[in-house]
Amino acid sequence: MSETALRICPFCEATCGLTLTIDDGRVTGARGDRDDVFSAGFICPKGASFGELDNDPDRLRSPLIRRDGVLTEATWDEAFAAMADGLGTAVRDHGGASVGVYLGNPNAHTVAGALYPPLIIRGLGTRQVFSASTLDQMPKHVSLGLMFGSPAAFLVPDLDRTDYLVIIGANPLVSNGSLATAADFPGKLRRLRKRGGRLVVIDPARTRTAELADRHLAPRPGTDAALLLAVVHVLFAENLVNLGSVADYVTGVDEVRALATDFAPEAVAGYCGVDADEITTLARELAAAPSAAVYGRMGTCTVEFGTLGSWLVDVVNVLTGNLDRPGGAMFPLSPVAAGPRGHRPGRGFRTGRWHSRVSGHPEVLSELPVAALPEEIETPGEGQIKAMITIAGNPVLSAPDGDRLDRALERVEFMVSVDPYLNETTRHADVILPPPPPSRSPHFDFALNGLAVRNNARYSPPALPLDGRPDEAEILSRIALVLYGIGYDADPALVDEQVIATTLAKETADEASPVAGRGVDELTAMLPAGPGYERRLDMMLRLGAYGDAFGARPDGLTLARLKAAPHGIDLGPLQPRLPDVLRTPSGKVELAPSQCVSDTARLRSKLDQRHDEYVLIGRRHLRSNNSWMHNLPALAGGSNRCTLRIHPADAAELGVTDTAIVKGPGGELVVPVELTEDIRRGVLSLPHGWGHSRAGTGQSLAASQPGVNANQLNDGSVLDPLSGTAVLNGIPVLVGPAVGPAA
Ligand SMILES: Nc1nc2c(c(=O)[nH]1)N[C@H]1C(S)=C(S)[C@@H](COP(=O)(O)OP(=O)(O)OC[C@H]3O[C@@H](n4cnc5c(=O)[nH]c(N)nc54)[C@H](O)[C@@H]3O)O[C@H]1N2
Ligand SMILES: Nc1nc2c(c(=O)[nH]1)N[C@H]1C(S)=C(S)[C@@H](COP(=O)(O)OP(=O)(O)OC[C@H]3O[C@@H](n4cnc5c(=O)[nH]c(N)nc54)[C@H](O)[C@@H]3O)O[C@H]1N2
Ligand code: SF4
Ligand SMILES: [Mo]
Repeated sequence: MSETALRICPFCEATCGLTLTIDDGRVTGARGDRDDVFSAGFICPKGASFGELDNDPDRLRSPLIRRDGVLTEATWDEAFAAMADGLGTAVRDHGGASVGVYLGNPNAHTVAGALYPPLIIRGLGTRQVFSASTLDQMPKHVSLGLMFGSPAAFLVPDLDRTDYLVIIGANPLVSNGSLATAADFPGKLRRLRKRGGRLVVIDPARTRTAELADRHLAPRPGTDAALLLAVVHVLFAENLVNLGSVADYVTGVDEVRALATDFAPEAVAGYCGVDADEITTLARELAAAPSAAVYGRMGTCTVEFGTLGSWLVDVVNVLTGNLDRPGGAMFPLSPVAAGPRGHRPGRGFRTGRWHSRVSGHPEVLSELPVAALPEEIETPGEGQIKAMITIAGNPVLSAPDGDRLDRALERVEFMVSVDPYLNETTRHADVILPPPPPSRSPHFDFALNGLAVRNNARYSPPALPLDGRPDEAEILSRIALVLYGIGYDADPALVDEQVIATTLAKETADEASPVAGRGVDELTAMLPAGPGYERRLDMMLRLGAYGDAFGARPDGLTLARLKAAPHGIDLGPLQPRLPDVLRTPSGKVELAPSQCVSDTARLRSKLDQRHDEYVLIGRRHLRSNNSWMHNLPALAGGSNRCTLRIHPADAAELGVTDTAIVKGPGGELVVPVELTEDIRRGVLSLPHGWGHSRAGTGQSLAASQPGVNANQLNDGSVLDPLSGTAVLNGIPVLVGPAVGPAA
């Protein structure tokens, strides 16, 4: 008997609503849910492969424990006991501060990943915290923090209403969008053009997104910050600056004007590899458009000037009057974010409250750069990492110089990984605790709702029962229980109840809260019976911007209301949110933060240097996701291949035909070549997440078509200094013909 169940897709940031087909307790199909209020039926090949991903025979079904050096299947009780023993010993012998934590990307796509890792980190009291953010969006957090006072005050392009969209270093036709949650991003771009809007794409590669554009600028990798400063230069030089309705809330305009003086289009053209005229035209069109939005992603973040580029994206949005207005760059309002509580200055955003032990990297958002993880494990001394917890991450492939991290992880005394796969990273674990597949997990987008291009709330309870295994919330709660000294076998609900008690105590004591002055017990009693994560979600929804404030706003949102609307609740188009959103010390948008101003000098010094080396950039494939989707027949093969893309003229000049050897600061690779005119000359591209050739992993199809690890070319020594983010795009490399067959 076939049944169906609704489930938000957790495989990328688009958060599409899916209708799963279920036969005999297994997912056998997935299609787009046409009634979903946010995605209206959109689906991509990954979502369509939900069943295959869910049923992958290589997914771990029971935990693994290392016995006599070999990872072997164990019962859950044995595995939790081994986790408690290993972590307990590490904390006793070296202190919680010696335990490193790595959080990977899927934590942004699971309920458990949103709710429990902070408690684990607090339980350890460790500063050895690393995540995929310093391989990704950390520069944006920093620029938002400095400009608006909150590192989570994300601005997204108002895709449904804008007249002019500039996409820099993003390829949403393939990635389906990032830091701008928009189901059917491709359709939204097509509709933009249909309604007479214009699309400009800035990318060294002629991507599928660039193919859709009215104009494509192909700069040299790493130079967007200079290009954007030249746009700023033109805006001032031609008197095109107009802050519009936010003028009263902006400081630092004159400093930005002064900074841009040296960055005339003619001054940056050589460095950027873009004609000065093209930059001038871009600035004029941005200023003239009825509404416009500049949107930057991976290509603006994971580069030498990642924070500067991320900052300048929004500087241009401000100077052209497009901040916080319909059709411009707007702040989403998530159903779990607080509603307006009055415009009050904040403490601002600081980094560098502590520094990494070995290289002295500043802390950013209480994290250290993942590029520094190996040295923190290798280097003896106070605070050396002796044990590791990894949750939903595969840094051996996703971070620079995986070989070094691989060797380092071999040395930790104890490692526990929460991950469904035995892969390049988790093979080092002493205990692997696999969460159930997505069909058996709940879904709510705690993080991504704050990035949605249209406000909405949707919840999927687990589509299938757990069948006796713990869910990921329970797994992570039991780790937390150990670290709080309570013991792994205590009731995991204790963890959630503690959070509820603390949160409600704080809220009821806060005069600006909608529940100010009420009783914690009264509010706690109003939460529904059920799993702890649902109680917490209900609490967050009720305290949130659209919430019922525990009865004070009777029409407001509760989890019960959300459950009664299985296709979701549309919360309308984005609304202006200034000045409430601002948490800077000045209470204004700080357009010229001192950190950004200082780093501009470093950028200026680059303008006159020679730049004639070959550089490597990355790319993504539609039927893939970072390192963990190479194991599914439906997604393997076709265009999803680990090849080195190179311009035919460059290949001819280098004598490269079918196989190349590429050497970078971190190592060398032999890789099959794909000739294409869709890439700028002097630039090569390799996808990341490949290199499944290590022994002792458990993804059989991936291992049969391993590809090479692009990050092995990178030694991780070059970081964006303001955010600690590894430079992953624009790595200098040497290329030549390979002798012998490709690996
Ligand atoms: N050269 C280069 N390197 C890059 C990038 C690049 O563009 N170029 N991109 C970077 C970016 S943007 C990112 S986000 C990082 C990603 O870096 P990571 O997050 O370290 O790597 P992923 O490959 O996403 O690994 C995700 C892991 O989560 C596991 N997983 C999947 N679902 C679940 C779940 O429900 N629960 C748990 N607990 N685990 C789960 C998978 O099995 C896998 O082991 O890679 C970065 N690395
Ligand atoms: N199908 C698929 N979807 C995914 C993922 C996946 O692996 N596969 N990964 C998910 C994750 S974790 C993330 S973070 C997002 C990323 O989402 P996007 O940022 O949209 O995806 P990328 O393909 O990394 O796009 C980066 C673009 O920047 C360009 N680029 C490189 N260097 C520069 C530069 O210096 N300047 C400019 N202007 N451009 C540059 C590259 O050519 C590339 O086209 O995608 C998510 N969605
Ligand atoms: S676009 Fe993303 S969220 Fe939508 S179906 Fe594909 S993988 Fe899932
Ligand atoms: Mo990412």
